[in-house]
Amino acid sequence: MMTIDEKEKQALLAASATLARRKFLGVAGTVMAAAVVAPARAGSLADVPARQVGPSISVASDRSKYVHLKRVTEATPGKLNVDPGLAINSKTPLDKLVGSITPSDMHYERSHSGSPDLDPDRHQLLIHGMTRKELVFSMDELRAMPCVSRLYFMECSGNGWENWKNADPELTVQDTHGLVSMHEWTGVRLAYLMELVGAERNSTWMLAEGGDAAGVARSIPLTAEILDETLVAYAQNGEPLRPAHGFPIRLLVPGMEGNLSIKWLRRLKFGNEPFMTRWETARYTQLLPNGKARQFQLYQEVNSVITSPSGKMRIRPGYNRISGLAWSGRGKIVNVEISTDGGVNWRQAQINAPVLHKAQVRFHQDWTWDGRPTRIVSRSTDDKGHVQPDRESLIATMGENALFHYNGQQTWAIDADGRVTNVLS
Ligand SMILES: Nc1nc2c(c(=O)[nH]1)N[C@H]1C(S)=C(S)[C@@H](COP(=O)(O)O)O[C@H]1N2
Ligand SMILES: [Mo]
Repeated sequence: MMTIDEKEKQALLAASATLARRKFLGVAGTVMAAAVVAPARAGSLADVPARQVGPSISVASDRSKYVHLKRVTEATPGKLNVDPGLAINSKTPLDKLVGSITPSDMHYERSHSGSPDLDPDRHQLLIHGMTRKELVFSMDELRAMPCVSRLYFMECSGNGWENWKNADPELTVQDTHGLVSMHEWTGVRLAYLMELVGAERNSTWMLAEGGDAAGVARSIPLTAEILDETLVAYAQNGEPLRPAHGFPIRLLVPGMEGNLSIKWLRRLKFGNEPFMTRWETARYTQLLPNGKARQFQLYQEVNSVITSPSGKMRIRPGYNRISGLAWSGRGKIVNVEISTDGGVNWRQAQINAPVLHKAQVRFHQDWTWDGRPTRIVSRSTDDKGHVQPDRESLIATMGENALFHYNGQQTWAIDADGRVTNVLS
């Protein structure tokens, strides 16, 4: 049997990646690239598995038994893999996912007091306050309204909090960054509902309240951007929302801290000042270096992370493919750069299409590792000109009292054995 050995295969992969990069950069380098391609000896049909009989048609497709995807539970920052009864959230397995859409069952979960069992035939949404009419809508009525579908990322403001003070070398990228996900959301535009009830022009804030035991409720400023983009969503990735994520309806405020996207939505109330719920006074405020707390820090800032290679993985010298995710609550990702020497030199990464407003994007770069210990890091830039800060700059402005909105560049260290670990910078 003729097979190509590991070294030849590596050379082949590296050469094809070079070709792909040239194409991406628009440089005609075919002749040079061809010279790097090692003469490949072909494998044969005997190398691929024989055909086999399998189970018959099913009514739903399960994951392969060879694929293991699960969220990781967390009790407090750094206290991971706890009993689900003690967890405050569970995180998306970013290290095992590809592309940019998160499977619905792997969407991270943050629920303050479990998920209520709401019957869609009985659920109602009340809209009141500074409106001409006070109306209650059933799910059937909401589903009968004009709807839109949009791709948006969603992120908990706690994402990244593991690394505010120190970097635990035992953490994976699921542990450090797993509170972000991306989906296609379908629902009714908030602006449409506001027209229906005749929300008053001088109404500048809206209270959104959930039907869970904790009654999570947030005041949302009615900026032009929020009015334009906010949805009352009933579907995620083509199916009804799952209970953990707000079935039968949730609010979706794109680009803002996940906490605003109230699940199990039961009430929207219009007013002309913030409602000062405990979720925006005692909770979800940001402690600044001077000891004062900042309220309503709503945007999820420009961010990125290398998901492969990442914490606890192991790489071999030679050809490697770096891959990761980038997103910004301010708009669209326009650039991602990767450094493979700890932030000294940077090279532009390839970004997979489509690149959408407030959506996660997948980036890639080929890399030939020389086997010497190094550090890899990514940084992203959005269309408003925001550049993801390095950790030092972030700490210099935010201090170490803070807990939320950590968007510092994530560095992974690689030792001489190819082991990848979480480090501060
Ligand atoms: N009613 C209600 N809405 C809620 C929450 C909650 O606990 N109850 N958690 C919030 C937080 S902190 C986040 S980050 C997102 C998480 O949504 P997900 O669990 O679908 O990922 O929902 C928000 N909406
Ligand atoms: Mo959150």
